[in-house]
Amino acid sequence: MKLEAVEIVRVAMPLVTPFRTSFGTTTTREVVLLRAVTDQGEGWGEAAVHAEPFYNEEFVDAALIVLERFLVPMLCELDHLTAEAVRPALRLVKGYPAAKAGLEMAIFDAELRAQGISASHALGGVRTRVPVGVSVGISPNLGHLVDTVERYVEAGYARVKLKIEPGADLEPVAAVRERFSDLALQVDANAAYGPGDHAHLLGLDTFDLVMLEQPFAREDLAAHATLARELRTPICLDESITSADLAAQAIELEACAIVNIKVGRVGGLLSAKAVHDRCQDLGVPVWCGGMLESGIGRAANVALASLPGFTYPGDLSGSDRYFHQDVTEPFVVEDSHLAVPEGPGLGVTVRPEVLDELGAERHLVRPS
Ligand code: OSB
Ligand code: MG
Repeated sequence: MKLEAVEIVRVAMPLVTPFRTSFGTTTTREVVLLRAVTDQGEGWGEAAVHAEPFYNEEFVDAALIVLERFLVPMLCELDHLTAEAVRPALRLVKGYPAAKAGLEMAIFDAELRAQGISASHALGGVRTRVPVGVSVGISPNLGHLVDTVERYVEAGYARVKLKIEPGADLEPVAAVRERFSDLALQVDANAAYGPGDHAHLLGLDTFDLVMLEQPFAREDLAAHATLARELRTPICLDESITSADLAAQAIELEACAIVNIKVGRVGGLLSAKAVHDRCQDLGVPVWCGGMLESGIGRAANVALASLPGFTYPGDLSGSDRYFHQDVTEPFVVEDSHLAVPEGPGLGVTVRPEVLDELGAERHLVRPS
């Protein structure tokens, strides 16, 4: 396959409700989509990157520059482009895992469409539907939080993740646990705590949580391992896990018992599969994280979550939990699950009229 051009699409998608984490509030998702134009047809990918460099160092403006100046030209030079060839071809560029993941996804989509194979099938998926989960942002007050969770439970979400931070942790978790005694409940700190919060975090053990996600800085595997020795609640790592090797190291150090896999954080669907495979070898369960993706990134996440090692429900919700209008056909929750797309490639189609309505900026990059 030969890459002829890549169209970079930037589209501001207003969220149905603002999403607050320990590192800020998102009201509009700045979505980056990539359309790969090849001699075998087209494919779409999503670079799951945020407007600010608060989750990791990558952010939209920087990702757009690195795509246009470095990543797309490097791929356009290849005579035999495949999804497998993307990562090695881009290895000179350090970082920018979500930009690389978006490109790989677009090439993978084009390649699989040409072959008539679904992404789930190509990755080794074993499920035709995946259980939904929802990530609930930090709420202005306890009443608002409990009402929000209640709406999700009524909509079929049997697993709920609460965002926490110092000053908004034990109380909100207690309020939700008191109201929903059977709910599969977990919390995510996005690295908001320090080793000095160790004793305070042990207080989470009273709420029968499925896991505590990323309490400490991503570099600090030792702090996670120290907490894991005393906390009964299993620790899951998100930000810390950027490759299969780092996953193996974290597991070896007993810094985590569960791994969150995000396509954009680990540099692509194929790397995500590699993290999954390594964790499976080591007997560690994984689940699919989310970055408030549009339908393109969501299709990739759902395909990934159809792999056998994804034994916990992911942060995979219906499109209507995020957006009034998605850029593809919406993902709809049915019986607490999302269907894994069966069509070739990602199995979803971008609706150009929605891009137009949302005022998307589109820019074609071709080799000079
Ligand atoms: O830490 O999992 C996270 C969203 C943006 C950045 C980081 C995270 C999240 C979520 C959202 O929790 C999950 C979703 O896409 O629904
Ligand atoms: Mg997280």
